[in-house]
Amino acid sequence: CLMESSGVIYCTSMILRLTDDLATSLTSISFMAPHQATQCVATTKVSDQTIVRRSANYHPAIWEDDYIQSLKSNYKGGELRAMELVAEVRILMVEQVVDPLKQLELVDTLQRLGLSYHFENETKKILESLRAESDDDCNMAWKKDDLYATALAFRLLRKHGYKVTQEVFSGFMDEKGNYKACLCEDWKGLLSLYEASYLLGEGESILENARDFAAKHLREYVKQNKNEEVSMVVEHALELPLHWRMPRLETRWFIDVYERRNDRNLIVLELAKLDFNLVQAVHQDDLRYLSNWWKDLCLGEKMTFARDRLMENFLWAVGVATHPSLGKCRRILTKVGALITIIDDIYDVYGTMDELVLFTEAVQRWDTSTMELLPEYMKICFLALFNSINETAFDILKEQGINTIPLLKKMWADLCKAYLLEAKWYYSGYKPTLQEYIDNGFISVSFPVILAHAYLATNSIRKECFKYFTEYSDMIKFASVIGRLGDDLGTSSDELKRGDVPKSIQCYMHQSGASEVEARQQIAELIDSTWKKINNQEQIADQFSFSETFMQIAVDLPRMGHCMYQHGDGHGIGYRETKDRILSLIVFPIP
Ligand code: 0FV
Ligand code: MN
Ligand code: MN
Ligand code: MN
Repeated sequence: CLMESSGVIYCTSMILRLTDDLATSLTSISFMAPHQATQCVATTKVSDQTIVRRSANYHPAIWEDDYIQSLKSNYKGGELRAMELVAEVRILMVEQVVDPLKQLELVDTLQRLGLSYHFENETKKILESLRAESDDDCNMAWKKDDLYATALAFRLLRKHGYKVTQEVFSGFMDEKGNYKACLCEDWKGLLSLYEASYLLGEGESILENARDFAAKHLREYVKQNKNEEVSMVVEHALELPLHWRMPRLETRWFIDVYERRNDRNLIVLELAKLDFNLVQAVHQDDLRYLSNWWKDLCLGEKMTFARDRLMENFLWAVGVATHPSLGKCRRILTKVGALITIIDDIYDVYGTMDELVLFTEAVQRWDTSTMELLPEYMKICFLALFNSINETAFDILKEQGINTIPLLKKMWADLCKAYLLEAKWYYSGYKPTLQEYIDNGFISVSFPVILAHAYLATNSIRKECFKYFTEYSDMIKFASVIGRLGDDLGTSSDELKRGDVPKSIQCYMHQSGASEVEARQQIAELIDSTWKKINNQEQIADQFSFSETFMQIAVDLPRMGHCMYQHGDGHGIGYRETKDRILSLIVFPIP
């Protein structure tokens, strides 16, 4: 109308007319409480009054924007003192502590206290001099009669990508290949061996038995309860090994443990606490920005049937991108996670099959041409996704001159296709085999999308690396398989109750006739064997042209999965362990 009109007056009137109509129509598609939202959709297109939608009865968000905006750290300004302390610890590392075992212990302590990022060069030097004492087969001659020292060195060297053979442990075995009985009482050695055993790769049989041996005797130690503090530390390790733990949460826990130790160094302790609080202040800045963004987006408020989980997604982001300089990554990952959480609920709980097909098509096209076909709630969701992701892509184009839309479009389309396939299985009653389920489920857990965004949020992206995501290279795949299986262990009981596709546990039960307990055991073993594959990948990290920063993120993401699903559905149920973790990591400083 406007184009064909001849006069300015006519145009102005038309604009007024249209604006008025728009305002009236918008009020009629406002969203309401869950049970009313169904009716709201029903008034849109065809008469779908009879649509029966599932409900997950998720609780509303427990973190309000006002509360988040009120978080204020008193520690800003402590940077100068932190720098002084860093300098003192540096002297400790390179001059004062000369005994190689004490040096290694310091490296380990600093890592657990979350401080290693200040001392990368010193750590490297210490590990390199240790490595230099090994022979051509990467066998360490060092402390070969001391299980504790050998296992500590083995773990730290492997963690930092240095080659060291499993043969270093053969000296602790008898002719039959069993660990020597005299080791059973050495809790320190056993604990060190136990933690080291999680660094093993595929097919490393010497270490295969090490974990069972160490765990068995450590459990006995705990039973005897000879020393309360030691028992607590051992139980913590048996619950989840260090190699699988979210580093930031471990740091918070370990600061308290370290403070109680007689051999604590007061400089190190002061730095650990101050650094924790300073980093937390940076995280709080990100969080305030994100809460504001989420509030403006209104998605949590409008999608009343779905999980509104900004804070919980921020916890994921803090877990995988802890370093203070990774604010951009935390911001992007939280946004992506919050969007995924809502979209996952549309596919799993709220949407009808017809709607899901339309939504998947819209995402595949990555344009707004088919938006009109979507029901109202999906229009809002689609445009929120489309705009947020395009904005991210725009920022990257602006800053790094690389167009990331083709990559992002493919990753999101693959995710929605994986969601859709699960919905098809659900509606048709099809029960996939475990392999068939995992081949799709490692994508539907969303880790590949998360990792692609994380990669783009690091500042050194290269177009040649995009194929590692679009073709799901091993590193991306293994991290995602762990995420999928861990998620299923934690969430599938509730999912099945409300109606969902059979998850890995049920697929395995169906194909093998195993009981649920056996199936869970099988899935736990699969997680374990996938970690071994990741450990191998870390050793060959050079073959990808990924930065160390990204490789770290890719390994910390499955760790974060262990953390979220350790006690059930920590992502969906926000008021239990997840709330305590958020309080201790993000809200409360260490006094
Ligand atoms: C998990 O929920 C969920 F929503 C995820 C994995 C999205 C957020 C994830 C990250 C920030 C990594 P749910 O158990 O419903 O997922 P599935 O795939 O089982 O439906
Ligand atoms: Mn779901
Ligand atoms: Mn799902
Ligand atoms: Mn799940």
